[in-house]
Amino acid sequence: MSTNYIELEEKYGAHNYHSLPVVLERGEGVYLWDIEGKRYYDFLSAYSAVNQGHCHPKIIEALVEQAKTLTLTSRAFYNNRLGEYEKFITNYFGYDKVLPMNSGAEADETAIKLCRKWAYEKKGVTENNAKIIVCEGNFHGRTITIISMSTDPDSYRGFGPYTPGFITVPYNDINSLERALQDPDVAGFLVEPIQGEAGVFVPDEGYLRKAYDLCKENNVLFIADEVQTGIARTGKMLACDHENVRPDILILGKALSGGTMPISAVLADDEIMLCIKPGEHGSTFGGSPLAAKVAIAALTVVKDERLAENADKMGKIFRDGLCRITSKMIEQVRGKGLLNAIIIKPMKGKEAWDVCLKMRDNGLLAKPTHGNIIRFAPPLVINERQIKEAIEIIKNSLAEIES
Ligand code: IF1
Repeated sequence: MSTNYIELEEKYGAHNYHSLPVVLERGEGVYLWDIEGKRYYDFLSAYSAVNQGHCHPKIIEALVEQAKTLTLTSRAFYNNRLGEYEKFITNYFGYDKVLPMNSGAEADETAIKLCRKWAYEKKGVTENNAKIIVCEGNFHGRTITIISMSTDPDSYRGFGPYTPGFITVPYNDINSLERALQDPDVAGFLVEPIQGEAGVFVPDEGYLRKAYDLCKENNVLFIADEVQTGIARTGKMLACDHENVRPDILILGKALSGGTMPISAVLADDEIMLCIKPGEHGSTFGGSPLAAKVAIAALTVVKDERLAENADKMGKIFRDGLCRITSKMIEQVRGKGLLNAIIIKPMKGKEAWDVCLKMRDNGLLAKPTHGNIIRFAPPLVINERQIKEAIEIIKNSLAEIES
């Protein structure tokens, strides 16, 4: 049964993913079901896109209702939903303006364009000389410009030539950042408040705050990629909130739609956002009436159900539970809120991939990254009983592998 679906993808789809062998057909809350009716805890949440849980009834209702009425007009015309959404999301996050896009990568690209434009128009950097500082181990998406900032050969190798204009500094290293900021052509510092793809790398307390202050001292924009960390995932609405940092440019995606469609956004104040003029940027689908309605519903659920608070509480219980597991295969437990990871020490030829297969057999889905890291990021609607059951599954799976 499952093999048929897997073979179909193998035969007709590009081979750009190595998926865990499980074929899913239904989701609800923290659960997923495969085509044989077996139920799993979803500990990936579609890379944090389904923070509100699978098929949240309020988000689906907004989606279906608006889909029956009006889906897309393009931005060539006004529609009766976009303005309402723009007012809602700018109020929600406390910015003057929003620029709506679709994927996270597009929103990152938008932020880069916006930052460069600001550098030429406001900071006085000479045309084509603006530089943006990025971090080693970053992940911001898959476009040519974004992979040009990547330090991961899997991401960039074989896809050159690359976009110039980026300076790389080690993540979580404030002195290197300070040195790089001396260059007067630096326009922005683009950073993930917690590095997701790098393996849930949480920087030292105070790093973001100091980085922000240094940016201010040097008239450089602090740009936060909160595509993965934002929208309650780490126990606050934004991961930057942990250090009371308000980014000059805020990038959101993924959970902005609760996993129903690609919705992303770039937020900034007028001084920055109005540097982009009509005709200079856009997208066919960005800011559609459908996206507007869905994003309002998705963000409303996050507040109404106090998901940031729940992520904080459940995250603590979860990490505590993981730390109590006495497996020799667990080298480290790290994370914040419900964005967590364990580092696996391979044993008897068994690695993180084998642990994930075993957890799948036992009813929990997670995916390894960089060979030896397993990310654990369930939907934020998870409750204590479910967290404890998940810890049991992880514990038993490790024990079965070790024995
Ligand atoms: C894949 C990880 C998660 C992101 C940040 C922008 C984007 C992403 C901070 C681009 C996307 C994804 C894409 C996914 C794997 C993935 C990921 F493993 F790389 F780290 F989430 F855990 N900024 N992250 O994390 O957003 O264009 O995809 O909408 O398969 O490439 P996108």
